[in-house]
Amino acid sequence: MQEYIDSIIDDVETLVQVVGEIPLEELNYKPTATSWNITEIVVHIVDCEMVLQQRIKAILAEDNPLITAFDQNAWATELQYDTRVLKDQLELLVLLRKVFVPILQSMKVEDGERVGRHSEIGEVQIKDIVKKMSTHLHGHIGQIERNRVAYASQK
Ligand code: NI
Repeated sequence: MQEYIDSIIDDVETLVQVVGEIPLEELNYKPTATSWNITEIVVHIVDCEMVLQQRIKAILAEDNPLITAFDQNAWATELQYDTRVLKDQLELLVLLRKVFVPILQSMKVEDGERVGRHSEIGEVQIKDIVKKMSTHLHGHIGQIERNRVAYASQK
């Protein structure tokens, strides 16, 4: 768990570097009719960050709390992710991580074993959620890079 906590700020700075200079036309490009454009991917990352942080806080503070699943595609469509301002989303993500670091750093190793009840997958541990915060972001950075390759190849 500690290795993921140690890189939590560097990871988000990597994302800012990757998307910071992309022109609007490319941000809006969808490789296929059903795939997300880069703006939608970033808004999804930010919403997941808030959900995952809320889960960690609930499990740290409460005894075996209920953790509810959410429909990520419904959120992206119904909450109109493609209309959000990318710069604001990136600033929010940086600040979210900055204010969350002290909570992560104050955790003891045994806190990683604390559990909640996920509405779909059952028991989840804090250390799994911390790992997911990292792997999820890296997975979507890869998706953004694939979108960029697709955009460049169709020009
Ligand atoms: Ni995702």
